[in-house]
Parts: sequence; structure tokens; C-alpha cells
Amino acid sequence: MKRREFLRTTAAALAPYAMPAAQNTPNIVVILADDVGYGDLSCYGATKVKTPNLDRIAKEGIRFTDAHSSSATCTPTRYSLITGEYAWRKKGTGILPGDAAMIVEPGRTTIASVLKSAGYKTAAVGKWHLGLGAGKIDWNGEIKPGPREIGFDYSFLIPATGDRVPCVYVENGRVVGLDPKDPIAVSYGAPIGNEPTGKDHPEMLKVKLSRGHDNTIVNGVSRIGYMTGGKSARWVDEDMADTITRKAVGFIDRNKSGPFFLYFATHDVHVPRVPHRRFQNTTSCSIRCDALVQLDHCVGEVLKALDRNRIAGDTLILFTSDNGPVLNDGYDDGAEEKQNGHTPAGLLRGGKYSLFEGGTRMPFVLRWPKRVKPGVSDALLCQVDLLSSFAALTGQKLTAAAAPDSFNVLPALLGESKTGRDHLVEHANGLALRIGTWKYIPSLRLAPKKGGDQPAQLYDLSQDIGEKTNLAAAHPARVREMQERLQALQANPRSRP
Ligand code: NG6
Ligand code: CA
Repeated sequence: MKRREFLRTTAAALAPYAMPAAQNTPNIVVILADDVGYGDLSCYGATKVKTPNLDRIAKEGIRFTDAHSSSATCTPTRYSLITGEYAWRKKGTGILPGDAAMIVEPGRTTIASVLKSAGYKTAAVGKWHLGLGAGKIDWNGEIKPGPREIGFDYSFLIPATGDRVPCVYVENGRVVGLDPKDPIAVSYGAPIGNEPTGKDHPEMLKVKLSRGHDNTIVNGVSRIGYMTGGKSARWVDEDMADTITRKAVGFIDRNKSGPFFLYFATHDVHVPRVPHRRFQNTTSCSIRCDALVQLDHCVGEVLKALDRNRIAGDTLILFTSDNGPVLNDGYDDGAEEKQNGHTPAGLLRGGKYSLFEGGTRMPFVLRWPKRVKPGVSDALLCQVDLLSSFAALTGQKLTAAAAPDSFNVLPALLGESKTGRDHLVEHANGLALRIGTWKYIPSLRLAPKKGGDQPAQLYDLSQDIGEKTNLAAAHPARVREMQERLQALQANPRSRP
């Protein structure tokens, strides 16, 4: 008996409620990139930038063409992926400041807790952005609750985003490299400390500002929020991708006998885009593309770790992104001017913050050599479905209250069915509804400076993937039906069948 099987058998014997058959407990690696759009990878048609490692996953696995993040911004998408609940059902799940309390209740069923009860070792590495602690955080002590309280055995986190303080890593609830004589303080209100800010010292900045981000300067980049202290613990943006990748690979190496679940949330290609020097100026389509190449390299390091440990065949690896692309997101780093024909959302309309498909339709490639046949799938899927699907895969039962919007789409994920969900609620600053390839966006009342009132929109994505021709006037019955369905989905606290 191989060591891996032996360990599984032993784990199964010790945990009578978790009796997974070996072929149903692959290692699972979910790589969630940041602000990477549908057209950003060469396997999705990009030509100005090459992403060979991601292309390898696509070639050896399934490339999904209609898979979605649950929202067009980061925090709500991550909340949904972890909890299996649409974030718009719950107040306080919008983009969080860096000192927010954790928005996932400790003890709740999460993607990590489900896999943990199936005998997995679990880890979250990289961008968190779901809040930490229960109120006012003391960054100098144990930061709790955090990932451990929702099912992750190990964590190494960027607490919020690269553009928000505190600019430090938190490993298993402690700031890494902190000198107790130089304690950290953080403020998202009044300025604190006497360090230079981007507002007063734009000449000190290595990345120019366009909107916001003009508080404390850390490593030559000014951020949202003020921080003092923690000098020895502050990250260096140029090293961030290597640092978190090393932690992800370290977790794989330590747990190669499996099964393990790694949630690896990269920071690329979110702002501030400050890739390592070896990636800067390596593409013809701006620093954003340089960051994409860095991201692809990090994915390659994960693939190498699986190969080196001879566990690639037994590992389900999935790559996707948290929301659509944006060029200028508050820093003027030249991305807007220097695309050179690169189209981050491909043929889709909209991007980050948008209810059009570019907001939530994501690159989504999945490989599991021992079980999944390579191919392309147009099944409608959402990241909110991963929880139920992985529960089904590993034989875990969910209570009726758990994961209220997470569908078991395992057959579609594994390429055994072409059908995913029948419908999906898409979320940005409002809600939209997909039923099959039909897309409905309700009428919106907007201030004149935001474009004024918008009529209801209806698109047939099978003919019009770019959402150019509004068919609402031609199909009043369908509009009414979709409007009622969307209202019902909002009124009912759960949509899981
Ligand atoms: C916005 C920030 C943007 C980005 C975003 C969150 C400004 C002007 N804009 O408020 O830079 O941080 O929040 O991005 O500050 S997300 O991908 O984490 O949702
Ligand atoms: Ca994002």
C-alpha cells in the first residue's frame, strides 16, 4: 500500500464519519487571482502576453468558458467562495478596509471546514480581504478570530489588499517579523504618526496616484489608510509574489502525503502593480502584463511542486480570478495607455465593478490528471458552487442551512456533464440574472452624473457575447419572467436545490 493510501485509510479509520474512497480525496489547490480578466491568458485568446503555465493547466485539463466569480469585486467574491452564500444576502460584505472585523462567522460551514472534516490539511495563503479579529484589532498580539476559526489549519496572509494598510504579513494569527519595541498602529480615520503621506509627498512615490491611495507611504508606494510602527515587518511589494508562492509551495511540500486543500490567493494583478525586477518591462503591454507574467510564473512554481512531489496526478488544481479587469484602479502606472492592443476582458463588455459579463465571467481552468479528461466546457458555473461540489466529491453531507447558494456542479467540474447551473445571480453595484444564455439587468435609477436612469436590459449571449444589442423591448414576457425570478431569488434566503 502506498504511503498516501495508508495515511488515508488510517485517517478514515480514525474518523468514522469521514470515509472517503482514495479516488474521491484528491489534493485540492484553488488559485484565486486578483483582477485578472477573461481575456488576460493566452489560453483565452490573449496574444500580447504569454501564460504558458496556465495554458498547461488548460491543455491538460478543462477550460471553462462560462464560469463566474460571484461578484465583480473582491470581498464579496471571496466571501461567497468560502461560505457558499451569495454575498449580497448579507450586509457588510462589500470591499473592506484593512482593519475590518472578520465577516465569516467562526464555526460556520466553509469550504475549508468541509474539507477538514473529510480529513484534509487545509491552508489559506495570500490575499485575505475578509477581515480579521472581532472588533478593534491589536496587530501586536494574537489576531483572532481568523482563518483557523473557519477551518484553515495554516494561514499566511496579506490581511486586506496590497493597497491597504497594514502592509505586513500575518502567519497563523501573528504579524511576521514584528519587533515588539516598534508596535504597529493602524487608522482608517484620522491620520496617525508622522510618516510621509502620498498626499503631501507625491515626489517620494514610485507609483503615481490617480485616485485615493494617498495616505501612509510604505516602500515608496502610498496606501489607503495610515500606519505607524512595524518597520521590520513591512512587506516589499517587489517580493510579495515570491514570498506568498514560497509559503504555498512549503505547505504542499509539508503535506505531500495528502490529502490537502490549499487556497492560494495571489495578489497579481491588483494595484499597486509592483512586480519583481526580473518581470518588469518584459512584455509589450504595460506593467499589468508584466504582473500577469509574474502570476503565471507563480502558478508554474505550484505545478513544479506537484511534479517534484509526484502528486500532480492526484491533485485537482483550479485557477480562477476574483473579478474582472481594471486598468487604472487609483494608481497611474501606465496600464491604461500601454495596452498595445491587449484586451483584458477579451470580447466581453465591462470589467471590475460591472454587471456586464466582463465583471464576473472569469478565466477558470481545472486539471486533475487521474480523473478529468482534457476539454473545453461551456457549462454555467460559479465559484460559490465549489463548496457543495467539493463536499459531494469527498462524501461530506451539508446541513440544510449551510452554503445556501452553493450548487453541486461536480459532474460539470469534472467534465462528466456539459450542464452546470440553470441560472446564476450576478452581482456588482446591483444584481443581474442569467438563465441559460439569457442575461437580464433590471432598470436602474441613477443620478445624472452617473449616466441617468438606465432601462432594463436583456441580452442573448449565445448570439451577442459582447452585450451590445438590448432585446428587452422585443421580449417583454421574458423580461417579466426574469424580473420575477430575480425578485424571488432575493426574497428566498437560499437558492441551493
Ligand atoms: C477601491 C480602490 C481600488 C481597489 C478596490 C478594491 C480607490 C480609489 N479605489 O476602493 O484601488 O483597492 O477598492 O479592489 O481607493 S478589490 O479587488 O479588492 O475589490
Ligand atoms: Ca479583485
